[in-house]
Amino acid sequence: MNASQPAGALHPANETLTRNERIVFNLYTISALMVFVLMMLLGLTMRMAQSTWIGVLPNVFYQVMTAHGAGMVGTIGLATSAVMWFFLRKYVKLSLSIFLANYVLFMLGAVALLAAVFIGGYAGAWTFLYPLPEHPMGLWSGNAAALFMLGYLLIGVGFLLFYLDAMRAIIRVYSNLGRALGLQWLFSGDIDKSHPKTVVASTMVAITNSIGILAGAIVLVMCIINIYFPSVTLNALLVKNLTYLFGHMFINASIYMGVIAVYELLPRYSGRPYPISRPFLWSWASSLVMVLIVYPHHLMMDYVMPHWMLVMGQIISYCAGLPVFTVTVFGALANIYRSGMRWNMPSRLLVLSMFGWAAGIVPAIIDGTISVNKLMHNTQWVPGHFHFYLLLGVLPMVLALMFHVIGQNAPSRSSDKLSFPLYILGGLIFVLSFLAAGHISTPRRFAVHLPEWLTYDQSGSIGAILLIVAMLVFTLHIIVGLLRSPGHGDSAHATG
Ligand code: HEM
Ligand SMILES: [Cu+2]
Repeated sequence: MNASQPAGALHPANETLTRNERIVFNLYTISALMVFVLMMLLGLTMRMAQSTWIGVLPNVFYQVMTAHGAGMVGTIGLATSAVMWFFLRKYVKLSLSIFLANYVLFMLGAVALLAAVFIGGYAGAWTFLYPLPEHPMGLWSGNAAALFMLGYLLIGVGFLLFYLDAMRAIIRVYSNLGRALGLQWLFSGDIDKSHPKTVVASTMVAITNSIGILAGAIVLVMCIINIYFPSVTLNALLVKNLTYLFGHMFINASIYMGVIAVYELLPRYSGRPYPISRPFLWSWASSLVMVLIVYPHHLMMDYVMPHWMLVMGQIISYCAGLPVFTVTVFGALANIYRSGMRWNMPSRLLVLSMFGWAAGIVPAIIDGTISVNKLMHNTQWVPGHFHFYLLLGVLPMVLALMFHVIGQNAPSRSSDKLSFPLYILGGLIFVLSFLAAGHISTPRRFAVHLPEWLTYDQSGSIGAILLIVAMLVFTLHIIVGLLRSPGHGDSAHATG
């Protein structure tokens, strides 16, 4: 970094965690890893139940499905917010108390969700789509549904605090959010090459995910009111629109926060600069708008939707992810090409994440086409695509940061040489089984499967077992490494 850094920016090359920062970072990391493993075991339970290898009562299957969906989506959000925090704090002054408050609210929310599901019997899926949670035909109580929604509200408040703090801190250094996004350089002018990509990405996420979470909070409050005052009826279509604006936004925000690890770490392992450019700024600015208006691709079978919104959903689906994705993957490949890359766990995971994101997007775009969606809607094609980019794209970004932070303190480098390919192999078998099952029209969210579908269920279970073994090894190494670690990460090759 050089003198053109804006006044007030903090020690950009220095990633040392203070004692308190390290405690909070470890809380995030270790909790996230443990929840991931636990939720993966719940996922395996579902897949093995579909395989008829274990017996799970259907009502329990839907409880497990609800806990797995909500738990995974929340935890990937929590883990990627730690990625954003870790790097953004180098450029702007974030409040550690607020970062901690986000963690505490998340944990309180998680307890509420788990109690609602496993004590209250709530099984209306993480998408809490009206009117199922409110009218469960006696399977669970209104209180259980309300407790689940309260859990979401707690988690949402935590994230909102984190993003508001990030925006406050960004504005203090860059004077406004537009300048932080680099909008002043969209059409002309010399781009300040030292402007951090992390600041651009964080600003985009803070704006868009705050809007998404507000939409979620509004719809959750509407639903809670409806539970206790059923005479206040809701417009189901409006509720679905708000719900998917929130759901689509929240899960996409995890990619946009996770990718910061690629921008920050890749150049250090390749030893090459990874400079900011006009296409980069354009793609983040345009994705800021598109990610918010693309959600109607979840409502293509809702024929009462205004036709133009569905057409928009299809067209924007082709465009929304593409700019950020293209500049990132192209930039990453150009960065790696003939660079004499230092191959270790963080750099391997970063390259894997580029592959997983790229390959996971393809089935999503296919399904974002109205004529295809008529066939593939609510088949296992859908969990096929999102497990692809989450397991092989976003989770590796998170793991890359964790391995980077433990640096030389990793307990055993040789066993990771085995666990890394095992993770990829298991992951591919697992996600391709979903996609293949979707291809023959296996419905998603079915507790009980027809005999024709069992082969896919069983190969999926085997893939999941391999992946979970690898994940257990990663988890153990990272936790041991974190507890040994001085906390400033592997600073060798740091090019700022
Ligand atoms: C070993 C790893 C995993 C296994 C075995 C697994 C398994 C499953 C299964 C069997 C389903 C239900 C599929 C169906 O509809 O028939 C499911 C749904 C889901 N999974 Fe996973 N999963 C894993 C990892 C993840 C991860 C890492 C995430 C996110 C970060 C995730 C998020 C979800 C979501 C959001 C759903 C949708 C739930 C719903 O339909 O309401 N999963 N998973
Ligand atoms: Cu979406």
